[in-house]
Amino acid sequence: MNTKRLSSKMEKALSQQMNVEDLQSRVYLSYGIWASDEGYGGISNFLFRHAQEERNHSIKFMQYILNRGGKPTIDALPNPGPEPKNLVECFDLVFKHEVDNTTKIYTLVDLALQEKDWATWNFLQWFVKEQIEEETLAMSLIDKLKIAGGDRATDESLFNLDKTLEETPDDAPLARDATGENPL
Ligand code: OFO
Repeated sequence: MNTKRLSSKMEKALSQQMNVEDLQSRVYLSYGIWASDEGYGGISNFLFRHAQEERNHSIKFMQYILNRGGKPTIDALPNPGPEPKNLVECFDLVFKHEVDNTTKIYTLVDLALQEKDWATWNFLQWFVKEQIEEETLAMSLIDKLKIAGGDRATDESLFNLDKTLEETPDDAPLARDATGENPL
């Protein structure tokens, strides 16, 4: 008996996204290695933690496909791409990767809607929310670096930024949790 509860098209699309999340993880690992090599221990720690989050996302896709009776495929991953030239470029690239990934998640949501696959649509809403958090987090990196002086930041402000990012929580606060007493 065929127990698969995903269309073949959806199974393939989710499997591709599992690999995309894995690639995201490797991109952040490569940026973390670059940052560590440049002497930014706190920033590399932040990026390594983020790499782990992306790997967790990949596992969520893997497990969902399996739960729905499908079979994910591990693809060969492309090179994570060139390393950043400086911190401004690094944070701009982090933001770009997140926005690109949001577009991919939205494409999957669109497919779930077209297929009336409400279970997958529901599963994907976790990722829609997660991408809001991750884009907010990436924007905050750009803002923090801007306040520190951007590409004219002094060694002292970069030292402080590096320390701050070591302690920055992995999740950004969401507007839906804001109140008058606690505007976040
Ligand atoms: Fe997987 O969330 Fe970022 O990309």
